[in-house]
This record gives sequence, structure tokens and C-alpha cells, in this order.
Amino acid sequence: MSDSLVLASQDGPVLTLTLNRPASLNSFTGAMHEQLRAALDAAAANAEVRCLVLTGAGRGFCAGQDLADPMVAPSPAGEPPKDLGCTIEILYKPLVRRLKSMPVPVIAAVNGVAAGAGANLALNCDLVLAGQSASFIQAFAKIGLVPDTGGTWLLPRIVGRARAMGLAMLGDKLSAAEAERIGLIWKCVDDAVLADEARKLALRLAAMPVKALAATRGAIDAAQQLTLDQALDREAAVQAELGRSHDYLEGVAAFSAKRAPVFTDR
Ligand code: T3D
Repeated sequence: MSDSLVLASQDGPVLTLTLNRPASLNSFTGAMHEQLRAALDAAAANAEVRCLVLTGAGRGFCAGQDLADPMVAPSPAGEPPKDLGCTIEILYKPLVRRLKSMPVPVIAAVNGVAAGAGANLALNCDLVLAGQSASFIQAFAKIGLVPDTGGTWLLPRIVGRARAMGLAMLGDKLSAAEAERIGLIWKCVDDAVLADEARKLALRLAAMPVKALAATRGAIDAAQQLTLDQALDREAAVQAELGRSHDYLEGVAAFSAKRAPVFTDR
């Protein structure tokens, strides 16, 4: 058993990162944040990686912030309170920004409970696959906090305000099947096939023009803030750039020659 808090395993063009604090349902400590950040930076810099899968060791995906971590655990009476804003600034905000700027598609393979920042970690990924026994909990309200790790931005955009408010205020456990039904995640699959389905999906994405896929993420997210005219302008600018890329030439050449394309841009 490795001591690493984030395990990395490469399978051809697919890198799987596994959060590895199973005894605490892979909840985040400062050290796990640091290791995840380093692994994501390394993946972003590695041209061999064309798709990333994030998952958890043991029976959970990630239970959010480790509430026992001295960095956030409430101070004893008489001592100044912890500054949670600081944890968000130095750990969670950079994590979301890192995920959103990955040059390759990112899949969350949610193998068990995803709570608090762990739920929103998954929802920040490009495609979320979850095992039948997985669940999603916006646990923040139960401990007197607001959804973070992008939750306030993501939830209403993914499932609409009414469901966002219900999930965030009640903090109930949402099953993977229900999460798929309401459009919170891409797909719920049998637990037994989750890893295999994630691998197949990752290999499929890795063979696609990943630079265009990363640009698609950026364009769809950015469009949430834009008017239709602004989104049309942005699409034109991104398309102009992609139109000069190898992958576009290759895609069209392969189509014309009725052969499979070989995409290499990143
Ligand atoms: O900087 C800041 O603090 C602000 C940032 C906040 C971001 C956040 O993520 S806030 C939300 C933090 N997360 C939670 O509030 C979730 C807390 N966990 C739970 O509610 C439950 O554990 C679950 C619903 C996720 C799972 O329940 P269950 O019954 O399947 O498992 P369990 O028995 O509760 O947990 C198993 C073990 O994991 C247990 O340890 P033990 O007793 O066996 O030694 C439990 O204490 C530990 N664990 C679970 N979640 C956390 C945790 N330990 C530390 N921190 C956790 N978040």
C-alpha cells in the first residue's frame, strides 16, 4: 500500500489519479491538496497524457475538506477562529482553476460518496461517471457553510436554481441514478463496470482532438456569462485558432480520404 495521498497510473494516453486517504473517505488535507496539485501540473505538462481520470481509493470518492485537519478544525475557546477564506484562497480556488485549465479532458469516476468540496470537485470535471452506489451531497449547510469549490456557480447552471437551492440548503444525499436523471452528471453505471467504463471513455476521448475538447470546455463555460452575440464572437475567435491547427487539417484530410484520423495537438 502506497503512502502517497494521490496515486498516479498511466495507461497509454490516459492518466488516472486516485485520491488515497480511504480511511477518511479521501477527504482533503493540505498535504493531499499539495500532491493533487503537483500531479495535475505534471499531467498538464506531459504531452503523453491526453485524458485524465480522477477517482477515489476505497469506498468513497471524496468527503470534501477533512474536518479534523488542524488547518480548519475549530480553534479551542479563547483562541482566534480559523480563517477558512484563506484555505479556499490557497487550496480550493487554485484546484478549480487548475482543473478548468487542463489541456486535456478530465473525467470524474465517482466510486462512492462525494460530499462537500468532494462533490464539487467531481462536478468541475468535464464528464462525470458514477457507480450505482455513489452519491452526491452538498454537505456544507450541515456544518454552517455555503457551497464552495465552485458549487454556487456550478449547481444552478447544471440543474437550475430550484434544484440547486434544494440540494444546497437541504444537503440531502443524492443517489447516482437520481444525479443522472436530473442532469447533474453524465452517466450512472453499475459499480462493477465503473473503472472499465471510465477507461473506455477516457481512451475514446484521448483519441479525439483534445485541444478542441479543452477549448469546448472553455467556450461552454465562458458562454454562461455572455450574451448570444458575445458567444458568437467568442466561437469565431476560438474557431479561427483551431482552424489553423494540425488537428483540423488532419480531421478534414481523414474525412476526405475515408480513413481514421490521427489527432496529435494538445
Ligand atoms: O476550509 C474549509 O474548511 C472550507 C472548505 C470546506 C469544503 C468542504 O468540503 S466542507 C464539507 C466537509 N465535508 C463534510 O461535511 C462531510 C462529512 N462527512 C459525512 O457527512 C459523512 O462521512 C459522509 C456522508 C460523507 C459518509 O458517511 P458514512 O456513514 O458513509 O461514513 P462515515 O462513517 O461518516 O465516515 C467514514 C470515516 O471517514 C469516519 O472516520 P472513522 O470514524 O471511521 O475514523 C469519518 O469520520 C471519516 N470522514 C468522513 N468525512 C470526513 C471524515 N473525516 C474528516 N473529514 C471529513 N470530511
